[in-house]
Amino acid sequence: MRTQVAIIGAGPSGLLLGQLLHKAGIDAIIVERQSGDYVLSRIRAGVLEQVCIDLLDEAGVGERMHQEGLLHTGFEMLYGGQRHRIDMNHLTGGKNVMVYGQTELTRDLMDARTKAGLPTVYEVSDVAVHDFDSQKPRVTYQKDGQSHEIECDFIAGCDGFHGVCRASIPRSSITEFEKVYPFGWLGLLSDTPPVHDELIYVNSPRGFALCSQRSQTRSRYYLQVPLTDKVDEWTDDAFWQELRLRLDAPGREQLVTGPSIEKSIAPLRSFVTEPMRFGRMFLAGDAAHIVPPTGAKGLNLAATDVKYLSSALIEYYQEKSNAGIDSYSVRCLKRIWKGERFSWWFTQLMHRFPDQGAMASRLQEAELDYLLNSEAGSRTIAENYVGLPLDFDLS
Ligand code: RFL
Ligand code: PHB
Repeated sequence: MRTQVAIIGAGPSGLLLGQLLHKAGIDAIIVERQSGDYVLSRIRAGVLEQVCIDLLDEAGVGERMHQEGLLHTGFEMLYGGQRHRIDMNHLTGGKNVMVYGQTELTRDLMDARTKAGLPTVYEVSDVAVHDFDSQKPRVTYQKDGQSHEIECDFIAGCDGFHGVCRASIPRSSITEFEKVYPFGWLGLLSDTPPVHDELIYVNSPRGFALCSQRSQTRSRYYLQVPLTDKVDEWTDDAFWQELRLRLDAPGREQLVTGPSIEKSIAPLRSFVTEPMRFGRMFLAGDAAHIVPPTGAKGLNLAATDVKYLSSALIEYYQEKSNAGIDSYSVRCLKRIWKGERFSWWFTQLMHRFPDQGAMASRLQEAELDYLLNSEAGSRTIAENYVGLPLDFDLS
């Protein structure tokens, strides 16, 4: 088989890249380790920045998101028993975010791909990337007991944190930066109306909690838990009980509980790979970087990598220019480090660390008091949460 761009991974990064390339008349094949249903069953992100919304529109897959997504102009922060609203719209001169589940966005991209008759090979094994330091890269894999090979011009490594692309790069050519946090997030999805019409980020003496949502009838909640906790040890009742203890009185009153549809624990990590281009192979999304989910940045950073990568490849094919390809890594990393900084900082601000101590607790209290009572402080949260503009570093 031959294609122009071989994409490894059919998560949001790989699917969005495939769609943007297709719009520009560039061929791509996607190979994915899991089944399509499995990819759709992973409950992850829920908040899209304006830049991400614009990209989905550009890819021609924004219709259902605009119909069913919930536009949020603000969110609440609950701390010291008091709620503070971050009025994102007012503080950023009119910017908002869209609450639309990653599963829905993935489904829209998959449907568009099927409708256009574009090739995605699911349930492959032994994926390997070859010769990406030459002019003729190749991808090999197994499917139904048979070996296959794709010859291509470029490889896009959109295969997430545990993928094969980053792992295939010689250690001497790559630098990795990592911070692992001493807690995880226990997430619960339920068909119950959300406790509030906006998200609530909670810093309570019992730890962080987040009240999020997928629609007016589906809620997503998270609790900070020790890394040693196992999801099977958390009954639904225990989850709701703990959430109540972290909420304020109105939250406790308005909370509607019900059986979970999904429950899982995710570790929290900050991680960056430098660079993100290795000859004719590019890394994009979680394959290159991970943020703790507190700032809701992971999927949004993945989408902007894909924006830069698709523009670079389109420039290469349409204008025979290497300029975009050559600047891909530097451009992405400038934005990624700002997303990493915000996610790390917001995580530090909102969680209780096991070894926090009295001094760190008082400093955290003082910082929250300052930020939430100062317009400049609240604006810095809002400006980062809605997402920095794509040309932020150029201005
Ligand atoms: P994905 O989604 O991990 O997809 C990678 C795909 O590659 C496949 N794969 C392979 N395929 C072929 N061969 C191999 N050897 C392969 N190895 C792996 C995998 O099966 C998979 O299908 O990465 P991608 O596309 O870069 O997308 C990244 C996002 O999924 C991720 O950043 C977000 O979900 C992060 N995130 C959030 N991001 C936001 O922007 N806003 C949020 O509100 C938000 N909330 C979250 C989150 C992530 C969470 N978890 C569970 C980590 C909340 C949580 C709890
Ligand atoms: C979610 O709805 O899954 C979600 C929302 C906001 C976050 C993280 C996760 O910061």
